[in-house]
Amino acid sequence: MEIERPALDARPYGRRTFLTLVAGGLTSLVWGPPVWGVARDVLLPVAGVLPPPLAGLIRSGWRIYSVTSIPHVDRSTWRLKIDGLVERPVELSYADLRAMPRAEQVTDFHCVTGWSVANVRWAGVRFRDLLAVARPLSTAQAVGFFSGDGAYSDSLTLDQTYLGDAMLAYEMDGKPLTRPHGAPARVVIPEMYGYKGVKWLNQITLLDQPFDGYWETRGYDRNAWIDHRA
Ligand SMILES: Nc1nc2c(c(=O)[nH]1)N[C@H]1C(S)=C(S)[C@@H](COP(=O)(O)O)O[C@H]1N2
Ligand SMILES: [Mo]
Repeated sequence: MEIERPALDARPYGRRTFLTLVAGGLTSLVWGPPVWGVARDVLLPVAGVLPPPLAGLIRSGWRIYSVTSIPHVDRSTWRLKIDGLVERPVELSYADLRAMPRAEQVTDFHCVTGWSVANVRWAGVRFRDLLAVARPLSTAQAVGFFSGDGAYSDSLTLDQTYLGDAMLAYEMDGKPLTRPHGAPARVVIPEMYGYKGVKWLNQITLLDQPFDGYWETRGYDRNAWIDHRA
């Protein structure tokens, strides 16, 4: 794992603490029984030995989840590919993304393993604006999201993607997305559980139907509605 680049991603806690945090999360995922809720609260026992800033972070609700080591993505070389069933496949830079119409919202975040964070302030781009750049074909009915971590992916129907409060987020709580939370950009869809929110996104592929993502091939529902919508 590389050391943080403070200019892009200042974190109030050290690398060693962070490694402990990540190792704890990974261990639970690798060694846990096939009841995937096992990751719940795995970080809490660590809280007592953490320096105060990180302990505060945990109490605030966020857990950092990653099925891989936390990738380091350089904003200046990052590209977001949009391809598949589109008229015009594109590759967007971070500057391209920031130049698109900006959307903001305050929404709650829920992980299916039982933790939530209320009133998260997100900023980013609505998928309708984002995907329009590539001109989806009429045969496109779904969207695949792929992480630069090389392991994680998930999908939504196009209708779900176009929900009014779904977005590709590049800011959280007024600051550029931090590396643990998926910098430079992550999927946010508040009406569904957090596992739909692919972090370190680097590819969006328009498809004729959705597919099972990382956790869905391991037992989670493809439709991750929090309020049991159809
Ligand atoms: N690339 C990637 N994205 C991911 C995950 C992951 O392991 N890898 N975990 C998902 C799950 S299960 C949740 S609850 C949220 C957690 O977001 P956070 O780590 O910012 O708290 O990220 C989601 N996106
Ligand atoms: Mo989750």
